[in-house]
Amino acid sequence: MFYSKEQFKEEFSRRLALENGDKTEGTAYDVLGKMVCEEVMLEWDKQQAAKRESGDKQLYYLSIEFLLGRLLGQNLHNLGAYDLVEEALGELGFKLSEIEELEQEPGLGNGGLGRLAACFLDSLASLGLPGHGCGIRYRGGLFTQHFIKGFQVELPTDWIKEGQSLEVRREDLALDIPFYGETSVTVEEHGVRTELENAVWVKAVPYDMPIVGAKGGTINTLRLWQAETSDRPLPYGLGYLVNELETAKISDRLYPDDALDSGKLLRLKQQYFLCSASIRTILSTRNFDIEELPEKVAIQINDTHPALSVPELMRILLDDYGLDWDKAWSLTTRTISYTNHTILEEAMEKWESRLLCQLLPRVYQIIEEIDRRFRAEWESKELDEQARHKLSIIDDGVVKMAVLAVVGSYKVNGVAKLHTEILKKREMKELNEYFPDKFHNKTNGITHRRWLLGANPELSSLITEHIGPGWIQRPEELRELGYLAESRPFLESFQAIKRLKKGHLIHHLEREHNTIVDPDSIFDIHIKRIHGYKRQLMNILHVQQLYKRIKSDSNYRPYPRTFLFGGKSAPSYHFAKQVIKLINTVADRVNSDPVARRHLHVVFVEDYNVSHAEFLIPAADISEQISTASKEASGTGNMKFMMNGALTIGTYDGANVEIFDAVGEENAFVFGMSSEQVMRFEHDGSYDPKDIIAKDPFIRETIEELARGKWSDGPHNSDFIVRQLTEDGDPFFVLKDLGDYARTHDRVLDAYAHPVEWARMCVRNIAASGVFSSDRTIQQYSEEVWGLSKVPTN
Ligand code: GPQ
Repeated sequence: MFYSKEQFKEEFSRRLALENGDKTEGTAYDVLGKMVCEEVMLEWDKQQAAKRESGDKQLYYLSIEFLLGRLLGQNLHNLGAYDLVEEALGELGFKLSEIEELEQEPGLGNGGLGRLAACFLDSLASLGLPGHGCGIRYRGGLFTQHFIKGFQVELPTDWIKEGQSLEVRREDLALDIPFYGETSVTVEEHGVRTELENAVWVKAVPYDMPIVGAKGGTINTLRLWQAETSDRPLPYGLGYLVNELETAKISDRLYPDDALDSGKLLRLKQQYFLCSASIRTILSTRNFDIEELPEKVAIQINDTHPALSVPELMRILLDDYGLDWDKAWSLTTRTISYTNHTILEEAMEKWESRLLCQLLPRVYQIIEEIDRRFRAEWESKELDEQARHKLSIIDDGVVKMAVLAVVGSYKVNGVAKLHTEILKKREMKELNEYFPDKFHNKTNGITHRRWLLGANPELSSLITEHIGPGWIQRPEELRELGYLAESRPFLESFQAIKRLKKGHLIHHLEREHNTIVDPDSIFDIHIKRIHGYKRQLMNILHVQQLYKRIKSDSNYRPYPRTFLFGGKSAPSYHFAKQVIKLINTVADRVNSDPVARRHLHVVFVEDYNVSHAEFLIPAADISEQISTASKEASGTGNMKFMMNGALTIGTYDGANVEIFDAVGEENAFVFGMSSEQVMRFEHDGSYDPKDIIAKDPFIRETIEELARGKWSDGPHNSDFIVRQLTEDGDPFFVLKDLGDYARTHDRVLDAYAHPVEWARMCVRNIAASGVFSSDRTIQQYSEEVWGLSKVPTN
């Protein structure tokens, strides 16, 4: 259907005609969606069968989040049919980009962690590696964000429209997952048999989605599990209705608490539901001897949310396969590997033993036994209190999921060099010393197919015109752009494309948000979840200072800048919600001031998501990556901006460090405390923001204004913020870094005054961005952790 334009046009028109002559874009979207679906399905079926028979090792990537973004364009690109379809539809009077925008994006993730999982799926398939996703088919993805009087209000999002997406319900693979109940042990001739009695069962039904790799790749599967009511009888005394309500809720919605530990029973049910359904199916559909498990299967757990995979795999091997403990443990710990995504204390998952024991009695017994055996290994060694505490899985009535994950895995990785070093030297020092070969780094990446080819086709074409198309398969070849930083015509083309992408964003903002932005201003963009450590507060305090300078000094008339923000706060995170309100209040004030608005414009893009990001990132001049050093494990937005030729203003944190390294600090704006300085202050407690407030009159005024309510339209709108910056000791060092940040922004302005040199820096960034393709990351995982081989294609 997609091989020639004429054939496509004919087929498309024929199908459109069958839809009662309805030629709206909505119908075009449905028709095109079905055509893609059919194109993929046959090939997918064939490949799945071939993979099963090949006996090659398969990877399963277990993740509580997959933030896919829209899929129609991605699939067309990867089928190699995008340009053909765009042209053909154009001739039929449709605009493909407008059709694409009708797709409701599957927002089954919160932020970086979920988006990383989606980039990895794209890279796995595109590199021809057999790697599949396992997740949950939430009925409601991440909430829709609305601003009402500047406050964030959350509305539920339902992304699932019947018959719309590329997915197949696999009733044949449905299975029941037990919760609650009691374990019973029977002594038999050949050993003991452990079973669960009086359990409450939940039916798990998989929905499979094909993940189409780019040309030359393969089609893998994303299997999303949906919870339904089981047919099994309920234990005596439990009402039918209660059960139905309880269990159906398991896949009802994604927890919106990014990098916060939302210790809720329902979340624990989701985690076990995902692990149990996925692992049981991996084993029941296998075509090899169970002893060969580590040679045939790799299970990667994305943070600790799927860490129950460890005791669940043990349970199956012990109870269902009748293996002894040592054998089962050896298989488990050679099959599972774990990625850590944070060192933030509030994101470290801990489950109360009492709760686990009640919900998953057999699984909890196994966790206790893992803890007991591990403890027995180290108990006799000379270790101080701190080390004993750090090595305990069950500690003070809670199960520490990160320790369970480390002990039960053969490899543990951090997501950027700095993050991995902090894990090894500090957060997990004792575990690293105990398992010296387990820890390793795999710096994150992003799929250049979505973030450059898809989001910025104009820049992609320019690149291809100059260095040929090799970079599409081998993004490290972007390096060849380096010498073009010296070519004036190339720099001019780059500038023209940047202007064009600004135009696209402006049009998008006008249409979706009713906001008009000056195309000649500097686009300074800060998009990510709203969080204390990501320091959106520092950015907006700086804007307040700029406003003040403009108002009080008639000689200060800086080049116009548009500060764009985007991001959601966890619904229960009061501090972050006040930051949102503050940004919106500052925006109102600045944008309505006749003098200030000629130099400053503040835009908070409502309901930031993947689709908005695809407009924002290609249009950026400046990428704000200003987390408190040591707190951002990696960051991946930083890489997307770089690849689209934006310059980073950033701290020495996460993958920023590697970005600065790759492009050279002279091609970025680096500022702020180092992670060592931050950690030293945290350790000795010697930082007191009051010293800064006392010393620096500009900062003092900024805080006083906030406290006086100058920047709020309600009496307590900034309470949390003021308290955090003063009495609570400014835990994210906002005031400490603010001065340096402001001076660095002045350097940005100076640099922007030299457009050619600026463009040169942008091009150097693009040229150095190839190593941040997730193809590189996946290749490293594949070689060093999973041991996959490429699926042969015909
Ligand atoms: N990250 Cl623990 C999330 O997006 N959600 C989480 O719950 C946790 C981590 C992020 C992390 O903050 C970023 O620095 C990383 O770039 C990203 O994961 C992917 O590794």
